[in-house]
Amino acid sequence: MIDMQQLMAAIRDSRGILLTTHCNPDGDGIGSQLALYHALRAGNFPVYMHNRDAVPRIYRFLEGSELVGQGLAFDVADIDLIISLDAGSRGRLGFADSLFAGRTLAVVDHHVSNTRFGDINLIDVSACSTGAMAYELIRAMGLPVSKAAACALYVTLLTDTSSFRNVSTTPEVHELAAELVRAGAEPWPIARAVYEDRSPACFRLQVRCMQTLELLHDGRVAWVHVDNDMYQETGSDGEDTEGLIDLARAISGVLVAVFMRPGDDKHSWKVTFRGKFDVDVGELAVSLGGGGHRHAAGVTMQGDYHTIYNKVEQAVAAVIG
Ligand SMILES: [Mn+2]
Repeated sequence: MIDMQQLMAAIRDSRGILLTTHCNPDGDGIGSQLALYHALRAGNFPVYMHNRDAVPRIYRFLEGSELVGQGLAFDVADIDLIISLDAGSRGRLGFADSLFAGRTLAVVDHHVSNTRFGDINLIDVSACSTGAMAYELIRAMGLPVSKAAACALYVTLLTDTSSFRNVSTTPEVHELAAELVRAGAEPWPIARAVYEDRSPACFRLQVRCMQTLELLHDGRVAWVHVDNDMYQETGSDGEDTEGLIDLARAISGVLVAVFMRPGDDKHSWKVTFRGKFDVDVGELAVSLGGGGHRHAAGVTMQGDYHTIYNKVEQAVAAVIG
């Protein structure tokens, strides 16, 4: 692995390392970032964390999460190496171009749609999570996996395999999970924090969202959405939409689930896809300008709800035939 060697050399030579992940970070982005942070800190490397968006509430139980996403708590002039975790393109990081100027950019990711936007590209589409790749890097560098790092890595496995359910759940994934549990990751408290610590407002939003269910194409497509009125009525926000699309995919006979929610600005919508069986929603998302994996993908689109709905519906119709 030439890229792994290059990345290790870049880390060893660096005066200041910035770890970052994509906008609207998920469990894999945050978990791989925190795990690498703990390991590099233990090895006395000058490492910092910064994301465009704050750590979602359900991941704030992770040690070190309070050090991320709350503005630049360091002098950016000290940074000469940026490590991008779990992001398929540079745009997904949400930073101004100036941040990258004159700095080495290393990309660690497992998305098929990755554009290889780094100076160093460690891309493994067969990895179940970016966290699993971070683990390999940590071990290759001879760094310790502390309890805090083990918890963060376990979260990357748990969330990116849909709780050890999806196609990327290989024997190796279970073996890595076992190692992490031995290193101090506790499955039940972690699962409680990620899945069973939701607010009543979140539950009420789920009810409202499920009421929007449409079954299209003879029940092969399930479509749900939330809008700003629903957030307001229930007192919830975008973070509370986590997992809603999986409920839609769970319906018998559904091949593709689609979920729409308002984007970061007034004129955009985030469209998320989940696939079941053979439909490749990663390709579907790429055809619309987004990216992702075979069974989980998404895209942010500009326009009003109905225009985007129609555009997406046509693309979905094309892939399910
Ligand atoms: Mn991931």
